[in-house]
Amino acid sequence: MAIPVQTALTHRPSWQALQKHSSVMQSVHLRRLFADDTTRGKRFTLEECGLFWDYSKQRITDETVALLLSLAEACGVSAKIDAMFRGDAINSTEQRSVLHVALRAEPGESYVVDGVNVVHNVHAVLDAMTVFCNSIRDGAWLGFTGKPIRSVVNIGIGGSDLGPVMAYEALRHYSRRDLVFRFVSNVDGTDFVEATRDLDPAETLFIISSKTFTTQETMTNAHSARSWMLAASCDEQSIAKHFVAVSTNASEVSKFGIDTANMFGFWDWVGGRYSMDSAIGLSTMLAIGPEHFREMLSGFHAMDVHFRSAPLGSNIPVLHGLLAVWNTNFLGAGSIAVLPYEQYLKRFPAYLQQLTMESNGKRVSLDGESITDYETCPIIWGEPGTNGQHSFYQLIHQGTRVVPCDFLGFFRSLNPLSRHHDLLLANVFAQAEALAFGRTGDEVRADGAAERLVPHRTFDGNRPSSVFLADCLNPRILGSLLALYEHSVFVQGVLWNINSFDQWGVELGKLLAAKIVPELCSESEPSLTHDSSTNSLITKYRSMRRAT
Ligand code: G6Q
Repeated sequence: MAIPVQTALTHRPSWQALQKHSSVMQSVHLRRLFADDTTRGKRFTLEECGLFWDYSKQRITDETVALLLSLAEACGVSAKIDAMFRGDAINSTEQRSVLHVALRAEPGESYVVDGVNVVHNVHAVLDAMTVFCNSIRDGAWLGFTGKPIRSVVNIGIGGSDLGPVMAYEALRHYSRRDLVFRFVSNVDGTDFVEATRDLDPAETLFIISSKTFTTQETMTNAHSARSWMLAASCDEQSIAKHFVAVSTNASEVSKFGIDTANMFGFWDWVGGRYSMDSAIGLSTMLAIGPEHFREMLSGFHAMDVHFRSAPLGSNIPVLHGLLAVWNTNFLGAGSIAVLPYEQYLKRFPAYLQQLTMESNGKRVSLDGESITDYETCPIIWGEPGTNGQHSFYQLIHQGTRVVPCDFLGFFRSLNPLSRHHDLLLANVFAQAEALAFGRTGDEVRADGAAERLVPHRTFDGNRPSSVFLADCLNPRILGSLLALYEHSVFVQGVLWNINSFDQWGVELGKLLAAKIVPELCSESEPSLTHDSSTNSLITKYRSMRRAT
């Protein structure tokens, strides 16, 4: 079916106006934009929910922002935001509401799914998590030998791992240091073995985190955990004391042998990658305690309120999403680097990779049409500063590709140590400055460089970046930051006219792996019907397997 011209993204007048405008902007340097407007560094900033955002070093003018906002209006961003908060089934391929915002709603609020105000259920689960976490943290919950729990192992993958591990690392400063936390996700047995090798089963709690409770990797690790526990306790009754589940699937949980009284539920209107503030965050709550967990939720909630109510032109997630579209579709950026200058955020880029790329890595529109005339999701990557400066920043400064950067920094260190923090922040500001303004050949010559080295030592600059700053990394700020990115991803998906909430692209590999498993393990070595490459890889593995 042909896409009606008046609704296709690239046929929209505002898209075409942006295209024209971008051809002018290609030759406009940030040096000139800053020279022409001395207030630019103050004007292109916003502050909300404790986050200060400087986007003045993006390659934009007032006209760019106005055109992006008119594109957002033409694409119905405001209406789509309303639809999400109203609980419409905007995850159209799975016919589901998308209501992670209800996970951080205050008790008096109402989000309705199938006629039920789900906020009551959200708070009932939060209360149950609180009671459970307190009993572990107080030492009241005892293992099979009567000892309290000292180690917690979260077993999950994808959305049931990346959010919890990122949040645990991010909020480690607030965590109970006498409890050990480990995260097992990979089906590679090494992950489980290394995570548990120094743990005492009698003091270990496993949280099996799986929305479906059928995920191959998680269930394989969960069964290994079960065997590991039984090898030590020799008692089936120990499972109830050492295993809890976070899931939407009570029947699979009880088939596994976990008492559903020790199951913390969530709902199909919570996508995996949007679930770290649901019961999937049980490990986070155990680590930082219920009060800090609720502070994190209040940070999410504050950003939700801002996103829902602020005009598009002063709405941080909206503008952040629009800039991603500008950089991707009009300035040709294929990737975006996220660079936290905060060691505790070391897993933040990995978390954002899933949030962004599993949401918007799509090539089919909401109407099922192939998207052929514009790019969708850029590749997200990054490392905490300043390590990247001594590795891949070379490409960001002098490579042939444009890599827009999001720098994240904090005014206060949680671990003040002599001059460390001043040095860290000096690097954030220096990197953003260097990317924007570069260093001209004349400046290099003026420094006395040999003429043959001038081209090598010249920095073109004009490389876009934004800087986020906040007081210090605390649960509330983390919540606001995460909600900002969640909503930015949503806005990008709205513009690209894709469903940001399904993930069919992960299915084919799973299906093929399920077919290949018996081909590898079965004694009868069934005949192979794959392509010649896959057949010979399997054959090679079989012969190695036989030999060992
Ligand atoms: C996230 C995805 C995916 C999911 C994992 C784990 O949005 O749906 O990453 O979280 O596949 O699924 P389970 O929680 O069902 O084990």
